[in-house]
Amino acid sequence: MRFAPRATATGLALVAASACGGGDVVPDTDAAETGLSIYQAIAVEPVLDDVAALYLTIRNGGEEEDTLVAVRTGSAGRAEIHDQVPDGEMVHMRSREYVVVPANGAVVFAPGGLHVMLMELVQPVAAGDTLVVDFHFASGDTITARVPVVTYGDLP
Ligand SMILES: [Cu+2]
Repeated sequence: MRFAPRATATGLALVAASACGGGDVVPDTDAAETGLSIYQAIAVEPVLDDVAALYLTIRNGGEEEDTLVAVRTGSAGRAEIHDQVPDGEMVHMRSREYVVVPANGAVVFAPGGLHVMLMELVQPVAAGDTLVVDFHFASGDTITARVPVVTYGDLP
């Protein structure tokens, strides 16, 4: 069973939903159940460095897996997918080329694990800001999310 036309329709629906959704921490969209959706996207105000971490949940309600292959935003020169792996007593960050989102499944980006690292910030990012971030998938889908910025202490 295939859901070929889902890509474009879902992307448009999400853009529309996020445009009027404000900067809430709650779901950015009530995504189509058969498509990709992004929930609880949130970015953390940088404390020291010129980088900001971004967390989110990607859901895939489709019958086929999809793969997050790139993240882009006008707010940062680069956006990398990072993972955290134990390295002795330290935790080591390593970049990932892609993240597979399983069919009828979800991938959670959360503190201590997967995250998106916004680097080379174009301008200072502070709590209360909203970033507009594009998530590109191997299927050709692009989801645009409005991502509220919070302080580290305000992380859920
Ligand atoms: Cu990182």
